[in-house]
Amino acid sequence: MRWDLFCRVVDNFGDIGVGWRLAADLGARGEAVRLWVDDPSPLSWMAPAGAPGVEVRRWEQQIEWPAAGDVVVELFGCDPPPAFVEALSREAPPAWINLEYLSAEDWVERAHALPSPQSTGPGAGLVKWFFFPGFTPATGGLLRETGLEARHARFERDGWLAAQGCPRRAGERVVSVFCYPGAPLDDWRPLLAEVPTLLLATPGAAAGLAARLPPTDGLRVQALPWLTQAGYDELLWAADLNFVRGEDSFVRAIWAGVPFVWQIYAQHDGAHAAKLEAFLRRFAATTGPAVAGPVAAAMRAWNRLAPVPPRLPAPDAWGRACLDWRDRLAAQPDLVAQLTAFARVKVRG
Ligand code: TRH
Repeated sequence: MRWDLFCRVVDNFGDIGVGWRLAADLGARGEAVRLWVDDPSPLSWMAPAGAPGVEVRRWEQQIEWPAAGDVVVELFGCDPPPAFVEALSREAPPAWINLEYLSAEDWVERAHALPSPQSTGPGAGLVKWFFFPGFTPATGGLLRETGLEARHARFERDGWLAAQGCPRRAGERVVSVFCYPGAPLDDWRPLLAEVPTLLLATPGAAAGLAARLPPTDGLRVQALPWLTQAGYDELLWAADLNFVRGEDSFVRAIWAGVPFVWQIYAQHDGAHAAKLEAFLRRFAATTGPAVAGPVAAAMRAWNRLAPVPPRLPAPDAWGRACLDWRDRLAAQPDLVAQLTAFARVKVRG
């Protein structure tokens, strides 16, 4: 099918990060994709080589809109341009889908795949469908491209670290950090320095916080450049512990199967606290309280919703729980497989 994906960069890199991952995955499965984005600049480091089947177009520079493809996907309710929507056929419309943010909350199962008939506005007479990513079979699933497992299986950690200019010393633990500016990195310094640790800081907030850490025995800090999305996966695979944030790096940390601490995107009304708890409940349901309790304490603390814990969760049990959680999630149909099947039924509806 021919797909038009619309992505508006609100802030950070999650909008374009998810948009690009979706586009590239669709392209790899033989779909033809136009990714309309208002600010494609992060793609210069995220995906400099592009991807087969994907054409990136500047949304803002478009004056005349081409006819729509078979499927129109707006990411995170970003509302495609009125002129484009007005011109959509009413007789044989494309499948019009709003791909929403990822949440582990229970209501997602009820909202997934619901229709939203448009009675006013440029889309009057059309139906837009909600598509919710999620962690259970009753949701749209998680982005997970075919070939990820094989790529991971071929990965060689020490060679990769050396090639990045940050070889690991014998016995050293590797920790990657991608976070928002409010992360309590300095408060966590004693925990991180408990065993000899190489802390790899991604550009931006993490590098800024890491640069302000006082010299600490047992903690070696190194700043990284922006990596490609594929390179960022490799960083997650190379580490023993990953600090991730937002949506896409969080999902990639799950697929890495390595212990991770998630910093959720903070909302002014505090709604993020309930979303974090919803995720922690799902994790606890598969891992049991002995592991889930300390993991929850660590994640709440990293999000400044609880005090810094006296110690990190036991790494072996935490690692086994993450592998088990990953394997259970990977056994469910991935998001692109589900989205494609969904769109095929709705198109020309
Ligand atoms: O940048 P983010 O904080 O994005 C956020 C969230 O998605 C949030 O939910 C949303 O509301 C807000 O954006 C608008 O974190 P996220 O989602 O992990 O996106 C980061 C992307 O950057 C992801 O695709 C991974 C990629 N990345 C690289 O490609 N190379 C890198 O070196 C790093 C550090 C990240």
